[in-house]
Amino acid sequence: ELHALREEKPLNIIDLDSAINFGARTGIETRTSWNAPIMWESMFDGSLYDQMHKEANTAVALTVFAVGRYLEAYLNKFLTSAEEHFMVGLKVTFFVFTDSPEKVPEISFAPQRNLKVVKVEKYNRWQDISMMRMKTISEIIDTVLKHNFTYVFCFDVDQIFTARFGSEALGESVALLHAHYYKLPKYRFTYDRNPKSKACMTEGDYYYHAAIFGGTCEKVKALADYCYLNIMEDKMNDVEALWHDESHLNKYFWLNKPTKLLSPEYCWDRSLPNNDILIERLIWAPKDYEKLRTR
Ligand code: 2GW
Ligand code: MN
Repeated sequence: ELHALREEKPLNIIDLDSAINFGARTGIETRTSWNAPIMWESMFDGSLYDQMHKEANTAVALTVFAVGRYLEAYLNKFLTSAEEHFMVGLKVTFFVFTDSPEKVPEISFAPQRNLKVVKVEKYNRWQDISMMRMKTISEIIDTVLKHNFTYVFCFDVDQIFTARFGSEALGESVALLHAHYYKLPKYRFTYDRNPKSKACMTEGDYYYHAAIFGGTCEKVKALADYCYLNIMEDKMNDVEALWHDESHLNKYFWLNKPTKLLSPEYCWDRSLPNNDILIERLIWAPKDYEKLRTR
């Protein structure tokens, strides 16, 4: 029956995740209380994941927004480094959302990898540029991605790939541990605590970073819809969550547990001491707040 087929897991990922060596790392948490793996270097064999995904013909969509000054500031490095390190050897389409399609740099891609540019409007407030990504992500999943891609991964543009960011990161519903919070006690987490906001939460599991999230089209669509609806409801109530879309994302993952977590090795801030970080797979790009955030 067609319905039953659609409900099926895209791959028997479960089999490979069960080969994860949770004891390979000590002194850090390698699985959650609900048994989701937290992916740290040396817990897994990346080439096995690659092999399986190649056999399964896995196709991955990466979404990234480069609106206004962020295009010239970050996009070229983001894309060239992604082509070098993101899911190498797999089918990947980069979806760039921008208000200036003509400024998107020309980049050459390996076979079965390409780039699509989608024009979007530029919201006046930067908070809206960030938050309204959820609406666009939901729409593109429905119109394009769900028909052509097994997985979708959504990225901030202000970051640079520096080492393998491989298919071990793929899963049904994938969240990223925020580099600044993974070592801190829960009371320090910067969840939204304002009861007037839909993002308000009084307890949680982790503090997730909205700079990277992913999963199957179905799960990412559910996340994006949830965040977008709650962002709009907040607007009607004249309130904005503390960290915008990130606050809503944290609420979503509290209510809908991710099936896989990425360690901060997948999104590292070099200004932190890096005791646990065996490999910096992607790093925060240096920010010039003065230049970028003045309106
Ligand atoms: C954002 C803030 C201030 C000024 C400009 C912008 C801006 C963001 C922009 O002018 N153009 C643009 O394309 N963006 C997109 O939104 C871009 O993809 C960028 O990476 C993303 C999020 O903005 P960003 O990276 O400046 O915010 P961060 O690094 O502080 O991000 C965290 O918090 C955000 C909410 O405040 C988001 O949740 C983000 O996902 C988090 O990583
Ligand atoms: Mn960012």
